[in-house]
Amino acid sequence: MNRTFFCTNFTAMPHELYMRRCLDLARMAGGNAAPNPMVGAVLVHNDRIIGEGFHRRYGIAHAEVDCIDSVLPEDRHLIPESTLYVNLEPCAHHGNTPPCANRIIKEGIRKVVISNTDPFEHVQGRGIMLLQTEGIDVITGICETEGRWLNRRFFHFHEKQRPYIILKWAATADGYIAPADRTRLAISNTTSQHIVHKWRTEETAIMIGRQTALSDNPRLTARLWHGMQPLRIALDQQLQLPRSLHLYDQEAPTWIINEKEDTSHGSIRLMQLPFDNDLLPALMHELYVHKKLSLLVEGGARLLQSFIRENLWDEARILTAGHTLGNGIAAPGLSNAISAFQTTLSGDRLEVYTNSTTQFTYPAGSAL
Ligand code: AOF
Ligand code: ZN
Repeated sequence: MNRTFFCTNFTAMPHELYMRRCLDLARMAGGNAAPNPMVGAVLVHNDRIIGEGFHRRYGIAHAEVDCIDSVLPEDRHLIPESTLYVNLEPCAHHGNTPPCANRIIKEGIRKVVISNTDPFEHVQGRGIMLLQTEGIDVITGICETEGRWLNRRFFHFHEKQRPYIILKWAATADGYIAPADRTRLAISNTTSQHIVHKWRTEETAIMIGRQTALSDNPRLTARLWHGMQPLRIALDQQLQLPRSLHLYDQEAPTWIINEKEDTSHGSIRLMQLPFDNDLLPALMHELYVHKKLSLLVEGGARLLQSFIRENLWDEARILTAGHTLGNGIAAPGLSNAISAFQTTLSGDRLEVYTNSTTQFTYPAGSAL
């Protein structure tokens, strides 16, 4: 049976309530699950949660196994009479771990409630079929929109065969992202800077253009937040950026996209690609091949505008400070943008947009 509910409040149906808990658990993995999805699971017996778990990190136990293993010895006999909630279809393949569907069957669980089906080519409905073949009651589509939003990077990657692209910039109140002479200037406040570092830990790659690398000399590391360090990517057509820049400091895996050389030095990869009209799609393909689920584009204005011109973006996060500059480098202009969410961060305004031509709807009240 396929039913769709919308998760709007906490007085909702129990299915929605427990699925919301799965989504909250799943989110705790942050960027650690990639390239896997964020998945949480809850085992419920007579309206009492007897087990909870999530896919904590790529390569280790999936959510269902983490959840079942958390059940206390005195509750283990209740497992077959319990309902398993999980926000992604249980897997049916042997990957880093054995299939979760087999474990569910072995435990004698009779009812499984799912949010989203798994688009990964080795699963794609096989997990659900396996469970149903064993006579297990499977309900899908609970909190479907919320589940797709949480795992938008994963779904996008498998459905569109390219990373989920997030554009980010910080502008002054009068719309400038840098002074005219391009000198480095912190536009957003320290709260925003912490949030930006948190965002870095949540994406698998982060990118800047040549001019930004040169004038800002950014580290592009996640120093102000605990978590994963994304791959750093910079464009440098003629490979002329000075090797003294932080980008070359070997502190994080780094790709320098250029036309001259294809070599590796420690964690630095000089990647040769033709600098023609297909440069960005070609780079997106490389990211897909290297299983990079998502890309955060941090500037500058020209690079951001190129992504916008090619409609190669899925989400935009714009920070606007209270102060003005009078003149400078103008902030990019978005097209196809739908306003999703806005808030303030100690005085800076954060606006989040989604792309009207992509399939990811921001469910009101959801976290980013
Ligand atoms: C689940 N529960 O918690 C997750 C699932 O490389 P592996 O073996 O970890 O498998 C990764 C694939 O398994 C991933 O692409 C996705 O299809 C599924 N993830 N499945 O049943 C989980 N994280
Ligand atoms: Zn699994």
